[in-house]
Amino acid sequence: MFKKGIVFGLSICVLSLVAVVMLASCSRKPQQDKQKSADVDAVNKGNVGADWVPVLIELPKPMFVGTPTNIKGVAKLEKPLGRARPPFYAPAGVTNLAVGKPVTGSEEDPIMGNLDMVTDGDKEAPDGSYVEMGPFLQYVTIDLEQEYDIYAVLLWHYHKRGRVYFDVVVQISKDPDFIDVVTIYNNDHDNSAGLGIGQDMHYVETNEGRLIEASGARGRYVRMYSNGNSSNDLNHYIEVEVFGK
Ligand SMILES: [Ca+2]
Ligand SMILES: [Ca+2]
Repeated sequence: MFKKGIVFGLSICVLSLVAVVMLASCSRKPQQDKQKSADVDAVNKGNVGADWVPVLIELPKPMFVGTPTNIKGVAKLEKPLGRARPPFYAPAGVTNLAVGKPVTGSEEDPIMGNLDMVTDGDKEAPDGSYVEMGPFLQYVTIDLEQEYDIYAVLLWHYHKRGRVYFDVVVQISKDPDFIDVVTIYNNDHDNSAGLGIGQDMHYVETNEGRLIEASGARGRYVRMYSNGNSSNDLNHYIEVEVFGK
């Protein structure tokens, strides 16, 4: 009887200990995940899932180094980072969905090049690698041909020389008419494009392109607006990549 009592007591102790350890490990996990998210050097720092991996991004050749001096009088201009852009993290299996996908736009017959060049995989800077569209507000739309969870849009307007493009608005939509849209970037600070007042910064184009976080927004169509640049009134697109799965 006495022995039985000891065995029973010990069993309870062991079971309690196991339960405490299990509870502790359960409650600790989310904290570890958050820790990783905060510590990791990423474009989307603070918004990185525990098992996310850096997305493979191939950059075109840089055409200039340092801060261009030809850009004057642009308000709300982002300071250059002064180092290479940190990696972008996304769930495993996220790739560029845009390459080879059909492109339409506000100008079906551009001044130079054609709209297919936006998704032809060529991101290099020279003449002949970019589409040139006329002045005023213009846009290009990529049809991914089915819905995906989109984590980032990577956009190169022009990177032969330093330039800032105006009214850069990037939207994701499930329908081709962009009725129910998610806007992931907007630096139209005076709402001249009529898509709402944007809070995002102007930025200088480089060979790194502009990487815009999309946080898993669901959509099939991705549209990029612009309205001239700091050197002229025209609109240019070299390449757009859409990372999702
Ligand atoms: Ca291209
Ligand atoms: Ca504007």
